[in-house]
Amino acid sequence: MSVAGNIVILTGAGISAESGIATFRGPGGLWEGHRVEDVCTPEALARDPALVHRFYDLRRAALDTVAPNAAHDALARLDAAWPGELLIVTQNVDDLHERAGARRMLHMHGELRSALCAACGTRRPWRGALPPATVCPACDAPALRPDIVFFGEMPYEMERIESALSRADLFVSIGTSGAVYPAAGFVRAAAAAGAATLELNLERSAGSTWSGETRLGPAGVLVPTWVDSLLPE
Ligand code: BJW
Repeated sequence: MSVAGNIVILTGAGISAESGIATFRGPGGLWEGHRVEDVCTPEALARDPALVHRFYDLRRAALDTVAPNAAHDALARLDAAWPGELLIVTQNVDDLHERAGARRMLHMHGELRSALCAACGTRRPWRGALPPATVCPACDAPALRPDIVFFGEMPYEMERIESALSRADLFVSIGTSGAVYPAAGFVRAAAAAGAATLELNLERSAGSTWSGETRLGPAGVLVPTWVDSLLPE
């Protein structure tokens, strides 16, 4: 793009893979150790809260051992410099975009370093373990849970995302398989609104057929190259 336009960027687990965080559906993916239906549904949380809390405690603790990679750094650079509208919508629950310095971003599937009160709906920053039945400081109910959007639950900030998609000139998806909705439908929504669409991924995803252009390779290489092409020296 030669003039500043509105950019929406959707990121998935692939952007954090080179930081050492396993993807969900690839070889060695998280779900190989834990069946998704065992850990990522409201029913599983009700049936076995200890298992679900322990799963997310381990992943929260693992954040201390990882760091943003060149792809996160490049998006933060773009966020700081891009004069048009820009929104990074991440499906990831890690905090690597913000640790790289991104500001115009949101977590549509929740955050590991946040706790949600199932009783009053309050969200609060959370570090360390979160045992089941932890008391909510806002309402005193023993109802704090991981602030994670489980299957069947509504992702966060859908109105803001849909609004940004409707104004987008360019939609870019990075490192996502296109297996989970509503995120998997964003490329079609953006294209229907007139945006150019670009996919950056290690391999073709379920969304490739809807993308105007697909570039294959590791995010740590493709994303800095793409950002360099948008920003002047
Ligand atoms: C690299 C790379 C490298 C690797 N460089 N690339 C039937 C049809 C349609 C929909 C449904 C249906 N039945 C049920 C639904 C809805 C359901 C759904 O989509 N289910 C599917 C399984 C079909 N969705 C929901 O329930 C959602 N809520 C909802 O729909 O509410 C109702 C609603 C109505 C109307 C409007 C809006 C909403 C909630 C979904 C919640 C998802 N939660 C999870 C867990 C989060 C917490 C956690 O981390 O534990 O989110 S599931 C998991 O999948 C996680 C991810 O964010 C999400 C997407 O995964 P992602 O990021 O794409 O990762 P992978 O592993 O799949 O792919 C990695 C990619 O990276 C691959 O492509 C690699 O090639 C690539 N890669 N290394 C670049 N180095």
